[in-house]
Amino acid sequence: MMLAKEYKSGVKPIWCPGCGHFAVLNAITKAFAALEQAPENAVLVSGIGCSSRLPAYINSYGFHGVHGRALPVAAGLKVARPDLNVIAMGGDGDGFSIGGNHFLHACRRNVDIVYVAMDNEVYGMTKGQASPTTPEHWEHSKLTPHGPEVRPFQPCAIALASGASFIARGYSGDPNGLAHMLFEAVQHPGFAFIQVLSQCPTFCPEQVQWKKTVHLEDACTDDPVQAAAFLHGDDGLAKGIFYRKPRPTWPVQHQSTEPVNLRKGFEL
Ligand SMILES: Cc1ncc(C[n+]2csc(CCOP(=O)(O)OP(=O)(O)O)c2C)c(N)n1
Ligand code: SF4
Repeated sequence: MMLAKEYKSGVKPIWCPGCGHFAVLNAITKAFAALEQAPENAVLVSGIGCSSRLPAYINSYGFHGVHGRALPVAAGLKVARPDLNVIAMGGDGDGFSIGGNHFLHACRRNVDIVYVAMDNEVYGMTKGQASPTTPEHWEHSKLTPHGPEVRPFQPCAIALASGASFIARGYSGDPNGLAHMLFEAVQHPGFAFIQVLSQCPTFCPEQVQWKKTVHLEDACTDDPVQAAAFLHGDDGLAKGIFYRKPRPTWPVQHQSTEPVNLRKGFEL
């Protein structure tokens, strides 16, 4: 059995003081301790962004890859090595903009992985441009002086519509609650999505006020209609597990596609 702090790699994070991603790192180490996770059996897969640096800070295998491509890499790894605990992660820019299409299809495919999207509603690493989740009238970027003026992407509602079988929202101001969600998500058989409200005090100092507005909702259901009604009325600041309903994971096992049977089909 390992202590949470023993899951830290010893590499010092280079995030800004007060960055929410520190809390996500701590939540993952706590969840791993509770799960008694063997470091050699866990793989964290990320894209590019401040948030995507996280795998380097954990004592496990990691893949810090290409912007927006964490999900296909993680899904491929899980299909090839179903014995591993595979956790994909990254930011809202990484996952919902350049990686948005992969997000939809990962939800639909339901490969048994966890996906943690650290959502600070901005592209932190490239200096604060608007992302898909930036509020419509957020006026703090010179590139969008009137705000992006488009409706923000709704990650949890879109995950539900696309077929994710576990949907939750955590908050960097509540690392213990987030650790609990991760504990549940890892044990969920299928694609488990956690949107984490993870503050970027450098480019969005107003997010420090999330501590006054984020609220816990006990809304968990296995009814997609009920979950959709909740998520469409949601103010984006509710935290909790909103939906979980196991369904068959991909790839489906067929006798005819087992390698030994495929080989038989080519025998002369
Ligand atoms: C293909 C490609 N396009 C653009 C970039 C530039 N880029 C690096 S990180 C990033 C966005 C990071 O924002 P996010 O994923 O939200 O993570 P955060 O830094 O906010 O944690 C972008 C656009 C890149 N590295 N590769
Ligand atoms: S720029 Fe924002 S997201 Fe990046 S490390 Fe700093 S606070 Fe965190």
